Amino acid sequence: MSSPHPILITSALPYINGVKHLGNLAGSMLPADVYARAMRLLGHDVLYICATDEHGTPAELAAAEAGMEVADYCDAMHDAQAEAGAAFDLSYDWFGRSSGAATARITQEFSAALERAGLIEARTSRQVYSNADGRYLPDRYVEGTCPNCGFESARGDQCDSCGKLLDPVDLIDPYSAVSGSKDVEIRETEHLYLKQSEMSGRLREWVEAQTDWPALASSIALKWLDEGLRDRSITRDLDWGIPVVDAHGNPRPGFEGKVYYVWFDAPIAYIGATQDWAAHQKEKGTGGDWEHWWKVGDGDTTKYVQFMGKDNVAFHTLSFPTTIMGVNSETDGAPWRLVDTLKAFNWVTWYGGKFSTSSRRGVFMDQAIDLAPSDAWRWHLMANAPESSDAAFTWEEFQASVNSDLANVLGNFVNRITKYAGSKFDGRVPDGGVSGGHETWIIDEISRRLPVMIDHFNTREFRKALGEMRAIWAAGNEYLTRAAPWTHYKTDVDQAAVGVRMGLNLAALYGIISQPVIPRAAASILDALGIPENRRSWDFDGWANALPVGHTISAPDVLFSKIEDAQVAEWTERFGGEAAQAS
Ligand code: B3M
Ligand code: ZN
Repeated sequence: MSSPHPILITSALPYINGVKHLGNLAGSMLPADVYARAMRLLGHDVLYICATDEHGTPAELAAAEAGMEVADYCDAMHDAQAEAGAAFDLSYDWFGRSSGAATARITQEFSAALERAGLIEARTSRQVYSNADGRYLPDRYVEGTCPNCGFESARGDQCDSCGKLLDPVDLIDPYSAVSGSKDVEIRETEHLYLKQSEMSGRLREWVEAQTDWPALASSIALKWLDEGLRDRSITRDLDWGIPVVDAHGNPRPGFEGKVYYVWFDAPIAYIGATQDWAAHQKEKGTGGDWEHWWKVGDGDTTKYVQFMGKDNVAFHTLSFPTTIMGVNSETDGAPWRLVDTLKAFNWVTWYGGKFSTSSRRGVFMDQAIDLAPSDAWRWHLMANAPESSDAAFTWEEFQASVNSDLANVLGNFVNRITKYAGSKFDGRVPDGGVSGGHETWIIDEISRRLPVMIDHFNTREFRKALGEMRAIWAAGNEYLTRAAPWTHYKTDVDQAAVGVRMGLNLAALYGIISQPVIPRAAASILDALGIPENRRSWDFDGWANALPVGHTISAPDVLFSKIEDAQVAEWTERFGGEAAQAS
């Protein structure tokens, strides 16, 4: 067997403008984490990179609303998001910041290279200028009626209602998001344009050659290509961001008061954050080579996998690849890496409506963790991942996931068998007895399901992977019902020992397979069963006899507490719940 290939994983960078809601978590950071954990368990060398996306109008507007300097606001919110991520056990190898020096340097280098390659051009463009505010109003600084669907508070960069990407000058009845003033006009000013249209042919060839992309991702990319790619401006009239340079990397005359567009530098921050990770590793004396993750060397086997919500797909399949391909055409060193596959998600909805960061509708990561343990959220969100369509979050379904899947199926199994072994077999894996039909059944059942589950993790089909995991847990309960060691104990201790031994081995297996999704509960199970750290990877050979006879075990503390109906009623009251459905 060939050794497992290295995997570079990135999840879309959460905007700095507030702690993220469960929909953001479920559509990028959490699935990337579950995948990273599963791949590490399968022996891959994994690097999982994320960062806060700190530039652009979302950052400036949120800072203004908080009454803070943008830089201070970003410092505070980066820490808050890092803390929320840690509370959800997101196992980033590095959670960086797009405002760091590395990202600024590479962004300027890339811009200069693209200009040398003839793919960047300064053009006069029409921008919305606010007389009342005495400034240009890029992107989210201007709102108005969507020319596509008529939604009345569409943002200048994108309509929240129909999802269409917009140019602020296309808005009907525009007004300033800063002051609300309608005293705005269109002025002409210079900006840099990335000539995506010239890259269309190569992009299409590349997209069409991808065999490993889910349909959601390829269809979005192809739809844009079919409609004809427009050249996009990659600079904005803002103070906060990365200063604009010329083809030699020097400050660009006439571009004072302008910076790169947030969507130009944000994906580059994947690379910048990796450099920051490497610098940190070097300081610790533990290696830290960023280049082999981002430059395609000879005989390279690394795969690069990106996770994101569907609204981010065009940027990752068209604009960022334009940057990378363009830069590669200008240099003759090892080429920069393009994405190999991406996993795109639909929306998690709040009772069928929209989660909203700006109007604080839904549940946010920092609130969620006070309501239920991270494992409960992780399981529920991934078992119901919005893979083939949007998926509505409801408290009732959250309660059902926790009470039935986690508490009744997994928790109950582990609890029953470890307690029984504790009281009747002295807390040891018992010897004696001969395996029979029930054991053959469970071994076949598990041996059939395990590779299927692993396959679903490998292909990032989370609903299916977790469905298989739940079926493996449920089979354990079925086995205990069939083998009924408690019945045999009175007449034939050896027969009971067979059931308890198998049951304990199943519990150990369940701890091992559950790690990517519910890492805390999995660790409690494995700790209680005395499984050393170096025996927890996904190597399932001989799982049915993995625990040596005589090995001491204990029962874990309560793994999952059930959610009572009264609790659901209180949460519904507090967070709106059904009210969101009505609105
Ligand atoms: N911050 C948008 C978002 O969070 C954006 C992603 C950037 S990925 C490079 O949906
Ligand atoms: Zn619209």
